[in-house]
Amino acid sequence: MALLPILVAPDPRLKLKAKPVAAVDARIRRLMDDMAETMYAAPGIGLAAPQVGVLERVIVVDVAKDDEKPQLLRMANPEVIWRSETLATYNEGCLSLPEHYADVERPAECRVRYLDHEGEIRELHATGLLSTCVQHEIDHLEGTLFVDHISALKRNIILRKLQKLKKSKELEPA
Ligand code: GNR
Ligand code: NI
Repeated sequence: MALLPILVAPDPRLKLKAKPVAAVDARIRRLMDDMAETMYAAPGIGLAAPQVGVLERVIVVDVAKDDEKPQLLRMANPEVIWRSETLATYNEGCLSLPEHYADVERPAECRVRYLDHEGEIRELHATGLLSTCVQHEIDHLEGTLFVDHISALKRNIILRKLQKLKKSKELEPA
């Protein structure tokens, strides 16, 4: 197991479309496990492979609360096959947009088809925070961040702040 460095926006790699996984083999299982370890350490409730610089369609999600037993989902090639007409708003965060939050409206429920960590085809009916999180992660596979769902004004404020923070860190002595 290994902790992977998480890319912070603005980064061109976070804007690219990830490629489908051909098969859930030992390499993909290791990626899933390293991503899970990285997500728990962050801590976060989800992580998509592009956030760790891997442009493949792999996500991990665990929305269980700290006092509940872990409910890790490892997904390859996840696809939303149904979305509810009813929408829900969550104040979203993202490990690639650290310390910034914004209300994002998405379908309240969705159904997702994916390959699990053993390569089995599965479907998940997601509601509540799980639905929001899975949609947020699948967005990452398309190069979409939560700031792409809010006004250009709010998006640019967040991205400029993060850019400025990066520049100031580049100037820090090693
Ligand atoms: O840890 C995370 N919290 C979160 C909160 C509300 C909506 C989505 C998320 S996902 C985020 C981790 C992350 O950046 N995943 O890509
Ligand atoms: Ni994110």
